[in-house]
Amino acid sequence: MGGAPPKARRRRGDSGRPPTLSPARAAGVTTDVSAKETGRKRAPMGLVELETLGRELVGTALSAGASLAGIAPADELKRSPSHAVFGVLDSFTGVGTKAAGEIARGEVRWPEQARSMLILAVEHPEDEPQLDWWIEGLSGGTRGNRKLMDVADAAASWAAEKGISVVKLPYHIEHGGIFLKDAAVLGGLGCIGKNNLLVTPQYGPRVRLRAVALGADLPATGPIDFDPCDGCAEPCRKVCPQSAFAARKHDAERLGQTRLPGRTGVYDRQTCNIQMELDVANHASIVSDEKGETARLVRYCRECELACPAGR
Ligand code: B12
Ligand code: SF4
Ligand code: SF4
Repeated sequence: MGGAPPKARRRRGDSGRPPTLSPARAAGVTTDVSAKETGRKRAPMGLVELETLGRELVGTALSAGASLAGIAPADELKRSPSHAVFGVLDSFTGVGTKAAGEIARGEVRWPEQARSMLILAVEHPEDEPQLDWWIEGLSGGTRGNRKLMDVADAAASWAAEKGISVVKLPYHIEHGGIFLKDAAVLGGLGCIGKNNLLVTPQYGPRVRLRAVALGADLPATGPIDFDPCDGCAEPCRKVCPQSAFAARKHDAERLGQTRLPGRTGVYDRQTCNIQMELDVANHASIVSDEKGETARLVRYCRECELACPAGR
C-alpha cells in the first residue's frame, strides 16, 4: 500500500482535514496575485494559454522527479467508474482506509473549485523494493510516497505562482483524496489492467500515484489507446497468494456499469486485504533513527504488480 500506514499518523499533506482551496485563491485562473493586490481582475484565459500552462505544468512535474504526469478533467473524473460505484460497493475498512472523520466512508469530498487534476506517477522498479516499504514514523509512510509528495509540492507551487488555485490532495479517500487510478487513466498515463492496477506503457503497473486539484480548466492529456491485457496469459491473476481474482465478485447490473474491479468484476478487495493484514502482522523491526528507536517496517504484497510483463 504505497503510502498507507496501518496506523493513523499525521503527515504533511495528510493532515486528516478535508482539503479546501484558499479563499484568497477562490477565483482560480481569473485572478492572479498581482491583480488581486491591485484589485484588478485578470481576463479569463483562452484555450491556447490554458494549453501552454498545462504543458508547462506537466513539464515542471517531470523536472521535479515525476516519472509520468498528466491532466484529467474534474467533471469526467467525478463520473468515472470508481467514483460512480464507491458508495454502492460492500463496506471496506481494511488497509488503505482511515476511520471516518468529517468524510463518511463511501463518500468522496471534492475541493469546491476543482476543475482539473494534475496526476503524478513515480516509478517503483522491482529492483528498488524499499521505495514501497512502509516504515513507521517515516514522513509520507514510504520513500516512494515521500518523493510523490515533494513532486506535488513543487508542481503546486509553480501553478500557484501562475495564479491557479491548488489543493494538494491526500492519499486517503476519507481525508479528501480521490481515486487516483481513474485520474491516471483520464490523464493518459495508461489503462486499468486485469490486475486492477493502472498499467502504463513505460513502467507497467510499477508506479505509485498522487494528485493536485487545480482551479483551472487545463486541457486533458488522455486517455490513450493502450491495452497490454488483450491476449495476455494473465500471470498477474494466477500469482495472487490469496486467489483474490478467482471468482466473479461484482455484478455489472447491480453496479450499473461494465467497468468493474479487476476490469471484469473478479477482484475481491476483502480477500486481497487478508494478505495486507498478514503483511502487517509479519512486519520487521528496524532501528529507524539516531536515537536507536525501533520502528515497524511492512512489505505489502505486490505480486499481481510484479508478475505483469508490461513496460519491461
Ligand atoms: C483502499 C486501497 C487499497 C485497499 C482496497 C483496494 C480496492 N481496490 O478497493 C487494499 C488494501 C486491498 C489495496 C491493495 C493494493 N493496493 Co491500494 N489503494 C487503495 C486506495 C487508498 C483507494 C482505492 C479504492 O478504494 N478504490 C475503490 C474501488 C471502487 O476501485 P477498484 O477496486 O480499483 O475498482 C475500480 C477500477 O478498477 C475502475 N475501473 C475498471 N475499469 C476501468 C476502466 C476505466 C477507463 C477507468 C477510468 C476505471 C476503471 O472501476 C472499478 C470500480 O468499478 C488507493 C489510493 C487512491 N487514493 O486511489 C490505493 C492504490 C490503488 N493502491 C495501490 C497499490 C499499489 C496497491 C497494492 C499493490 C499494495 C501495495 N503494495 O501498495 C494492492 C493491489 C491490489 C489490486 N490488485 O488492486 C496503488 C495503485 C498503483 C497502480 N499502479 O495502479 C494506489 C493508487 C496507491 C498508490 N500509492 O499509488 N489498496
Ligand atoms: S499480466 Fe497481462 S493481463 Fe495482467 S495486467 Fe499485465 S498485461 Fe494485463
Ligand atoms: S496485492 Fe497480493 S494479495 Fe492483493 S491482489 Fe495483488 S497479489 Fe493478490
